[in-house]
Amino acid sequence: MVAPGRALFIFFGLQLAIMAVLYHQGYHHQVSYVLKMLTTSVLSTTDTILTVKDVYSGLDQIQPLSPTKEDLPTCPKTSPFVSGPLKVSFPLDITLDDIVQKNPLVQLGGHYQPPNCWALHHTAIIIPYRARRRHLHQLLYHLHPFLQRQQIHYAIYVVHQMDNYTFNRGKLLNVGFKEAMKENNWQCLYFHDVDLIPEDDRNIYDCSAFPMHASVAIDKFQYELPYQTYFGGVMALQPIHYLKINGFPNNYWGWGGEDDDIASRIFLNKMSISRPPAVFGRYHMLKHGHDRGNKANPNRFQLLSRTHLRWRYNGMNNLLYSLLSKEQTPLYTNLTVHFGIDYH
Ligand code: UD2
Ligand code: MN
Repeated sequence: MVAPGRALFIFFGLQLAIMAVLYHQGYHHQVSYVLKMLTTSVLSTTDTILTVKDVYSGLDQIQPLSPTKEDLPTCPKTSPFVSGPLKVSFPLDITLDDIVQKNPLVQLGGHYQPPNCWALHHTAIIIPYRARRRHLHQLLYHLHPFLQRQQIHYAIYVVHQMDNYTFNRGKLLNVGFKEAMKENNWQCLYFHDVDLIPEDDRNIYDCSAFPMHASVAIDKFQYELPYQTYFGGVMALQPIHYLKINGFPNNYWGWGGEDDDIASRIFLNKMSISRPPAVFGRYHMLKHGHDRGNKANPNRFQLLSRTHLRWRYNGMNNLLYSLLSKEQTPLYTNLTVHFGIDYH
């Protein structure tokens, strides 16, 4: 009996010998084809065993290079800090001060530019928010270094609905779009639930030619898309596309429907949805129950049946709100809004 390890060794040795003979006899193409197959399968195996990194690992290497901004090179197409899967874990009781300490290059209002190259991507992150403090802290702890790994120029806007009315995610995101665009000519807007933590830094936060649905594989849904036209969680649009579809509807009060409505708007405007590969678009959803003031909206199906008739008149072009304050905090720009009445 030959030991299994030894048998395998003899087997591969024989294969190599056969290939060498074939190569010698002029079967160059066939031999290189087999070798190519072998190397790609080895590479894809190493891909699946990429080490899971801490989201802050290696970031201390980002240091300002040159005193004059004009001399900076353009950032490379692929950032050297992007590595693959990331650990999702948080220190107990994170405070905003801890996050500030860990992100010394983030500027007031949650703005960031890579200090040593000109960014290729300019992205605003818009977060609809009310009474999810712990989630917000955890997202900020993770998202700042996640975006710095990608060498993106970005800013984070939290749109806080401060009234006792029913929550309105779509309208908050419209406000975020409007206020962010007043501040900068962003090329790309990410609409980001506060409770979704990206698990892989190859999920680059830039925009593509068509609207992008980024959260394609969420642990809550066993890392699978719940249905084909699903557009909830984290998605991105270029400003021109957001305005073309007239943004989100303003009249979905409470949980549900507004994500399907915006997906319909995209299809009605003859665009399709692009998605990152499922291994990149992985997210962990932080645990939560049902929030007060965000009950499932019983009218959502009726509203959805009329999207094709209403989208032109309901969205960015009839948006009304009062901005109570705009505050530049060290890690994000806080937009506090009041919607007043529930029907609009
Ligand atoms: C799903 C979608 C979400 C949205 C929602 C229906 C996914 C992963 N997400 O989320 O994009 O379409 O259904 O409206 O499928 N929020 C607050 N405070 C509140 C209530 C909500 O901050 O009191 C914000 C927060 O950013 C939260 C988001 O709204 O992540 C969505 O609400 P959710 O997390 O309660 O709903 P969920 O997980 O079913
Ligand atoms: Mn959620």
